[in-house]
Amino acid sequence: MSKPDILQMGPYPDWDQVPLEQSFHMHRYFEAADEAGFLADVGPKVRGIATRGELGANASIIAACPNLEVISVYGVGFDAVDLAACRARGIRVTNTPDVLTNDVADLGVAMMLVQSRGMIGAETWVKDGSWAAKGLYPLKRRVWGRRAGVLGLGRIGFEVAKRLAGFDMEIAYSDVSAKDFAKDWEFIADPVALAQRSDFLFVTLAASTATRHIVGAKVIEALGPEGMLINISRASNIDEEALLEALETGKLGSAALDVFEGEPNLNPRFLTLPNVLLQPHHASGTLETRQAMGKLVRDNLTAHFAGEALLTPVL
Ligand code: 8YV
Repeated sequence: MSKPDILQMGPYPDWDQVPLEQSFHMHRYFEAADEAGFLADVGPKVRGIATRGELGANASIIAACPNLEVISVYGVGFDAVDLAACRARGIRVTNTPDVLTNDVADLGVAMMLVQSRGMIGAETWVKDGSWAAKGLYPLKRRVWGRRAGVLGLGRIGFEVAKRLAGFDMEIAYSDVSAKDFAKDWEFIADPVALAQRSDFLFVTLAASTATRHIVGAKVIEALGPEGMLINISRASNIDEEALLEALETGKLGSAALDVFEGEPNLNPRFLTLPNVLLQPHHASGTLETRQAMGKLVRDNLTAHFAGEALLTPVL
């Protein structure tokens, strides 16, 4: 039997690419010099799309593949896949939940610690001789015992909150409703009110059109000049213009960000700010997790073409 044709939206490490090529006929869209010509050529034979969380598959890609049956996302977020187009054509969609939850939570908490304790500047202080020349490093802010807000208590938000509890922080969260499993933590439905009582605000919401810019000027200003915003979800959850303005004027104390509009080409205004920690969208970026994500991408595709139940279906 011939291998199913798969449109590949972005690169994978060799340990994923090699087994993918063994089972499927992979068409590397991201390497095409002429994307439109490439799609016109391979689109009609494509039965599956293998993509990444931040790349997804938009309506025109989906439309260019009239025989598309399944989209397998290497990531938990599927906001970049046009789900309406998939629904309309009965196209199945899968993602890679659970396997990345702990690493994403770890990075979020690490970002809070690094930024609050000024560890990047502290290392520079050692390396550039400031320690010997100027003496003690300027004092930074404590983390333990302070107030943390978690916006979105899904799988990742829950793991963040669990870790924060280990720092004896006062934890509150926002979600569509209070969660039975979060009895020790305060439920505050309104994100502005959550930000108002928080020193650190973690954004851990699954992004959708409904959550676009949920963190806007009001939430940011409620967090305030002493507050820190930590985003390990998607850039679209935050009004980036309002965030930049607040960081530049001191209306917001600081931010620790793993995701950006237009990434990897982020707004250059971020690069000169002294009060941000910038990370290259790598919250799930450990060897162990990426291997598990790659396996799930393949296992979902394999299950689909074998006529078996999908492991982690979105649609
Ligand atoms: C990316 C992510 O998919 O899980 C998600 O939603 O955004 C990430 O894990 C990862 O960077 C691989 O592209």
